[in-house]
Amino acid sequence: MTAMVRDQDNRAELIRLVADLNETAALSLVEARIITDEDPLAIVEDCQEGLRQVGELYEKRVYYLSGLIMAGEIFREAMELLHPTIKVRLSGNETGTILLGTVRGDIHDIGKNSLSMLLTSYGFTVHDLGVDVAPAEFLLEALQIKPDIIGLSGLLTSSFDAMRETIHMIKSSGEKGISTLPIIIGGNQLNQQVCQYVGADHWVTDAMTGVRLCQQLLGN
Ligand code: B12
Repeated sequence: MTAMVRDQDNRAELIRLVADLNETAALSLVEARIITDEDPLAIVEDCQEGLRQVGELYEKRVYYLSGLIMAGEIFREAMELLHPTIKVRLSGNETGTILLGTVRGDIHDIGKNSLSMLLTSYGFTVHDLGVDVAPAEFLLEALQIKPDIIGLSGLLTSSFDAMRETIHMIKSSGEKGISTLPIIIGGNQLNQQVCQYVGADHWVTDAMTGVRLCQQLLGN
């Protein structure tokens, strides 16, 4: 079997194991792929695709809330295994501060934490406000730490209004150096239409594009 066919098989297999919520086998395969020196971002992508499929199965009522919880746990553990490799393989000397948080009403933080890990590996300073962050808290923290970029995460359709409110509060604050800060929204349900609705400057659906965007915005 050629290495390419084996890699393709491993990719499809990991997606299936995550979608099946087979924690032990999924994590063993992640470990095996790390040992063969595979690109860690490809492994993250496969886990993310597995999680997307879990989301679909939840919508079809094949899985219940416990399925979502289990999937989140598998992803978190996979990221823990991948963290040291990502740190070594994807290091950089970027400068700049990013204020990050999941918006009000939303407690999804796996994607936000992955982004934070990547940004930190590349050298950025990240101030992570956590989940369910109120619009006023984003503004107050921005005033205090004076970031270069603000990143809002949200995975629920209902998060769009919280993003809109947060962005409106920041942009209409009239605070010098704050109201003009670039605001990026991230989450896999986003598109150009949502970006326009909430008034963000940029939108992304994956963390690596987010890192590249921060590099561009800061002229690094
Ligand atoms: C795991 C999960 C959960 C876990 C979350 C655990 C945790 N600590 O985060 C738990 C069980 C808590 C959960 C709860 C709920 N969930 Co949920 N969940 C998921 C699931 C399966 C995976 C999400 C995930 O982590 N993906 C993997 C990460 C890596 O991807 P990501 O978040 O998109 O992040 C990437 C990018 O988007 C980007 N990114 C993310 N944020 C940012 C920010 C910036 C600035 C940038 C640059 C980039 C960036 O970088 C990341 C890496 O590439 C999704 C399904 C799906 N398709 O996403 C449903 C999903 C998001 N959940 C859903 C629902 C309905 C719920 C609940 C309402 C269920 C309920 N009945 O209670 C609750 C809501 C709780 C709340 N108030 O927030 C729906 C949302 C539907 C909708 N249209 O609103 C989804 C889509 C499932 C579905 N298909 O129905 N959930």
